[in-house]
Amino acid sequence: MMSETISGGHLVAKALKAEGVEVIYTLCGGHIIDIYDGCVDEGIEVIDVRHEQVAAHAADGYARITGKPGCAVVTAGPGTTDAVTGVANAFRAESPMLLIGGQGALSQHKMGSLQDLPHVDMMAPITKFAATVPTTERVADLVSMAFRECYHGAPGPSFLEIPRDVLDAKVPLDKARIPKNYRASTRQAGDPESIERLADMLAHAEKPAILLGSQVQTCRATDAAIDFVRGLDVPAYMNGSARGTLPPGDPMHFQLSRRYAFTEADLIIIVGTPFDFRMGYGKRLSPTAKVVQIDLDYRTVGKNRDIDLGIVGDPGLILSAAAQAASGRVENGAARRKEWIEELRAVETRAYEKRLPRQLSDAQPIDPYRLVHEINEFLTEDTIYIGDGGDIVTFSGQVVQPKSPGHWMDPGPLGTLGVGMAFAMAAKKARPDKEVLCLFGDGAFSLTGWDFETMVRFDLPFIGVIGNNSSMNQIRYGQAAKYGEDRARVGNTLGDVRYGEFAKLLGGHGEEVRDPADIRPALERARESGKPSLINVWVDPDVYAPGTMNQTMYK
Ligand SMILES: Cc1ncc(C[n+]2csc(CCOP(=O)(O)OP(=O)(O)O)c2C)c(N)n1
Ligand SMILES: [Mg+2]
Repeated sequence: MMSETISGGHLVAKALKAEGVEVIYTLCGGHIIDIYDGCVDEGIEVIDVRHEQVAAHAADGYARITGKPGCAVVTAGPGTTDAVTGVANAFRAESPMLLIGGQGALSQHKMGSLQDLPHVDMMAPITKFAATVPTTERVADLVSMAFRECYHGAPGPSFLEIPRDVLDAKVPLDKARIPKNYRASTRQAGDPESIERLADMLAHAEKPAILLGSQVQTCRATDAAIDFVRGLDVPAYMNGSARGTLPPGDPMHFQLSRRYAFTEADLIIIVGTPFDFRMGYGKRLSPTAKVVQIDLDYRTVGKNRDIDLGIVGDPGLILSAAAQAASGRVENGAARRKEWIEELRAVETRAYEKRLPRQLSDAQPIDPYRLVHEINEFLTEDTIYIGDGGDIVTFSGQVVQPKSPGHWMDPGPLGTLGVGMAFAMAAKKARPDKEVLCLFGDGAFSLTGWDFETMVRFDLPFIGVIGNNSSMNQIRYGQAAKYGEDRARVGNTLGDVRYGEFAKLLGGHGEEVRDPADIRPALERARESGKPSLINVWVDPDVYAPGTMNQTMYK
């Protein structure tokens, strides 16, 4: 009797299934069709997009929203190079995803086959693991290996290329290894001695502050973070995906006083975010403060700036253990911090009040502050907010406060324009119960905007808002400052495009907004439409966000 056989593409699908992947993002190519066929058998949904960058960003977004690894499948050569940006973004953002790329047949290795490129060499520096699958029997084995590698230290992307003949060949099922149980928990508790030291520092601190970074969300450490800051009265700032860990209005939720806090604090606890440009490489922290850094990745701790204490491990477990260690002491320091909290609240309130007139401005063209204010007022506890753009997103970073944990998405430290449509796609697909709102710059939108059509095709309603200044304003500002206004319009000017019409052309809901009073009603109509939508809001091209004007990203 002939034994049952299975092809490489079907083995990919079995391995994806074992990992819990429910959907792949892809753009088709002859090198990869057997994977689709396998997905049919395994009940894995295939979402086909219009550009491979979107497929990779969607896999990144899927990972962020679900807490499971995402997967994108692209063809050899240009399919894989198109996806590079998405993988690179996931790499810098510590997002676990697998990109599977096609490859010319092994039998034609180095012969100049169609779409042949050295993918593994290209992917190696921007992945945690990049390999070629050498035989059909090893396909599922290598897929599971690639997934496992995504979770080593801080998470990140993996890449696998599967040559066409390896993918298409059939092997006896009993010769193929199909791993099912291959992953250990990655939750490391942190050195108990270091946790005691942190509890000591907390007991002595009068002016502590904590920064909750993206790993807090990656590790789903919200409850631990909340117990820590509330139990010990530690003012908290949040960045990246950790925005929303504390709800707006929480007594420990701070945002606008961060620079003041980091200058005046005597204890600064940095959780799950590196000392990169967003942190001024650690230079903007008080030189006299004690600095504690907690991170999943040993290599991140103490990088760019000296620290007084570093703890490697899962932020949730470490914060819980530290809170417990501190609460066991006669004096955990909390009582002493009332004045400090009031001081920060006063700074926060002053900054808010100073900006409020801009947020309520009736000016035409529309002040970007008014647009982001309207968006912030419009968000519900179930709205996932995505920012994709330059200056307009810098405005939103100051004003928009997600109302729940895990409801904020931005590209992360690669600063990639074009993530928005893909993140919206992944978020709505994974969480159809949620509302998704994405704010785009008109420049950012143009990079991947055709995938609005994919949103329509897969019936993924979302509220798209374009802050349209017909420019790449964040760059234009720097040109004007450096070369003068008369030379500032080189390479950054976009057409006056009515993106609301574009949405309608592709089968969505679209509107143009020029009067600030119309923003809210237009957002409501987009919500009611039940369709993918684009509200094209014409904002004043001649005002810039303070962050853009300070050029902080380069300092
Ligand atoms: C893929 C990519 N290309 C270029 C850049 C550089 N860049 C940063 S902000 C910006 C301008 C973006 O324009 P837009 O999205 O319209 O936002 P605006 O600044 O006009 O509000 C550019 C081009 C980038 N970050 N990513
Ligand atoms: Mg713009």
